[in-house]
Amino acid sequence: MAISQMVGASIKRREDPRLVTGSGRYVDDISQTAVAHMHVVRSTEAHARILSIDTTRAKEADGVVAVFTGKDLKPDFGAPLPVTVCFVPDKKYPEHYPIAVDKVYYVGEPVAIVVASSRAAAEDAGERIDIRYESLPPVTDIEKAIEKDAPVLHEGLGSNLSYDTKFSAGDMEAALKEADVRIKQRLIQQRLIPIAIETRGVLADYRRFENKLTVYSSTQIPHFVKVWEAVILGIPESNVRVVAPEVGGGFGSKIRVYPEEILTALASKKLGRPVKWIEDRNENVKATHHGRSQIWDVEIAAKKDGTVLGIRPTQWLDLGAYCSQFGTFQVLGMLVAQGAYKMKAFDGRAVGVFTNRTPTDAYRGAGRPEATYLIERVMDLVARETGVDPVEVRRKNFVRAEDQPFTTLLGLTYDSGDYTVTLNKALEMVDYKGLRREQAEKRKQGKYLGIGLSTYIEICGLGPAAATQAATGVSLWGMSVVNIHFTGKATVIIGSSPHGQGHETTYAQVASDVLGIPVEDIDVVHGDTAIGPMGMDTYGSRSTALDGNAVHISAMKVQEKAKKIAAHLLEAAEGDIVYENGKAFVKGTPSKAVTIQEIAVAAFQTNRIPKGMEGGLEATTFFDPSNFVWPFGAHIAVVEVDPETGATKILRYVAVDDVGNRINPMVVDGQLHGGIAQGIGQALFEEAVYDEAGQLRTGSMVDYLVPTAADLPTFELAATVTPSPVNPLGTKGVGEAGTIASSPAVINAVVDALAPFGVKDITMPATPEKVWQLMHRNGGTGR
Ligand code: MCN
Repeated sequence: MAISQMVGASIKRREDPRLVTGSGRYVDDISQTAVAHMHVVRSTEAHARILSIDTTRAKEADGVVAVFTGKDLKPDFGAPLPVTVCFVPDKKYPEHYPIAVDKVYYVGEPVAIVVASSRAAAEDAGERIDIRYESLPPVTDIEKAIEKDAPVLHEGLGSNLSYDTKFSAGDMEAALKEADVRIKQRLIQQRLIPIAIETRGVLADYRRFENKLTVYSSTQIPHFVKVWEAVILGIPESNVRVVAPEVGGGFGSKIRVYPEEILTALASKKLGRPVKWIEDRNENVKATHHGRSQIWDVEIAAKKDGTVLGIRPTQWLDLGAYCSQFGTFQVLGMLVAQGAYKMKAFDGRAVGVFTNRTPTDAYRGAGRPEATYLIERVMDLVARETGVDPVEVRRKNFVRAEDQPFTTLLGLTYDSGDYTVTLNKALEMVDYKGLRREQAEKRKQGKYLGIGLSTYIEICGLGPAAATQAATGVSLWGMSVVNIHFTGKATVIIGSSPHGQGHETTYAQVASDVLGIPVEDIDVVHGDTAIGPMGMDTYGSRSTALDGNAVHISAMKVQEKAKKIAAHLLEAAEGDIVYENGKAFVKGTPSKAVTIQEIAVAAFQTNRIPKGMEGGLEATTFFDPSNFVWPFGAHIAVVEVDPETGATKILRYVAVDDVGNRINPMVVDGQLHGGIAQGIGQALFEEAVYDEAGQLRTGSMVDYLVPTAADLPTFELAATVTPSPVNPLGTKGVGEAGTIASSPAVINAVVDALAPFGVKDITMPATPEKVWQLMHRNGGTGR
């Protein structure tokens, strides 16, 4: 591959040959001598006191090495599982240990572990454990959970309320007074199950005499896991190594330090042999955290010309049984719910509530899909109430290019963007005016076309260290090491931990551009805490804005040193050296040159470099930008609903996204494809349903409907490019953009299709049954 201009080139992902041929090495592919297998016995009750656990028969079973209960293990935990506070300083939460001791709080909570010579033996023995529970009334509804006489999950907290925090600015009462139009609407964010293709898995290997622990885990956050293995198990951090090998997707669901990561390590420590645990799908849907599960109530003040004066959203969050590590990150939605629009008042409130269900935590977008759904539904509700076209309502309220950098009512500053340009481009691609004419025609024929917009903005690239520390307690930055070898090949170590995003390709492109080393000669390594300094891992579409830029900066530092060495070798002044395409030469005399390979050799022959200079050609960067990055775009869904069956067909899906400069446009499009599909899944298909006893009723892939390619249209993608001013590559994130944008676009389209039936809202997922009911109520008039 030619070297020049790798950034911006749609080269194929180097990860894919191994992934599509089944050659990737996941946790379950890693074997070790004398490995024992762990099975986790999980609570079958949603809320109960543990009266007794009899492990006698399990211990006698064939192949069993050991059986442990919560009582056995509790003394070994030096600390509970970590919780970040994230935006809600008044948050109350219980201590959460990796295994239940006296009480269980959700179906799927670990109650005992069996370690045996095989996975089958461990599972069989697990069935021989006799657990007696005293059932307690379960709480499975957000609103009921905070009623006065609701059963309290965590008695020490006094109620099921974790936090009730206000996020307000401007005078909402004045906005309501000034308004011609006041609207109240409840919007539901149903509970979702992340469903990564690879379930979780852990292999822990504790070496007694060295007091060293190695953990292979299917995680997004090996660096965080390392810290918490050390803290919880009392092993020096320097003696803990965590490796995230190939990770088959996460979508936020592998962002926690999970009970099983601690339990395998502790079992290995106690037994002196490696212990492996691989989650099956049945466990995965209960034991890996869920997403969303929120109710949003909003009050809107608007003028009759479509100007939005203010909104008053209340976000009711179902935390599930515990405060999960990054669970309250979803409150970020409240901070960005102003969207791409100007308004005078914002009066928000976030209320976190415990229920007897699987804990919720970050799921692709974490807070931002909720915020975007809210504000994009608000725009359509205002359009509907005022009769102003949804496009015009958006135009009227947009933050303008000349307002950038724009500071929101709650004090966040957007970095750049012209939202009208992306909207115009999308409208042109979809032929909006033509579609509206077609819609009117079709309605006359009893056919129901709907057009839905979503002009989203997103906060990502977490983040500036100070801002993230203030908001979440965790200081976030990007990390890279660029190391040139003796032969002129390069190793790039990154602090991010990809699990499908293609960092090995895109970061090689970044380093290649700066150093002029072919991408094939650049190895990008990640996900092993033993190979480099601490990293801040992957979530919040942060990696490119942080670690990708850190790669650029490290490569620039290496280039600077290479120029110094070249000047010495060429006996020229340093200021006269030009570095291009892997060669350093004297300005105006390109023949007087040395290649990066020659410079690398000299760098390790320290007698050949300038006096006082250290050998080697390596640089490390901890990159702390001045702001987050703010991608944006306009998505338009065109749907048709079938009056016979209620089925929604997406006829077209047009998306114009602006993610700043793109390192690899094909990778960006791939991220958008996956993201849009996931958001459509929320809009039309997916919902985790619990019954009143707290049992998950959608516990298999038969009941929990994830969209397939056959359910999706061809995505028509285009881009505008507004470089971010806060990082040298000018990049913004893209990993969640599609998911954030697509659910409201599709629901706005479905509601638009159903407008002749008087429908103003439909809850997600907009299943055929719901659509049919709305069309056929009151004898088919819908009204
Ligand atoms: N990229 C680019 N140019 C840009 C922005 C990004 O070329 N301007 C490329 C990047 O270099 C990277 C990819 O696009 O290869 C995504 O980058 P980024 O937006 O920085 O997101 P992260 O790498 O931090 O990934 C996290 C993000 C999140 S939060 C979720 S959830 C998610 C996602 O990525 N989960 C995924 N994408 C996923 N993709 C897969 N296959 N599997 C998941 O679990």
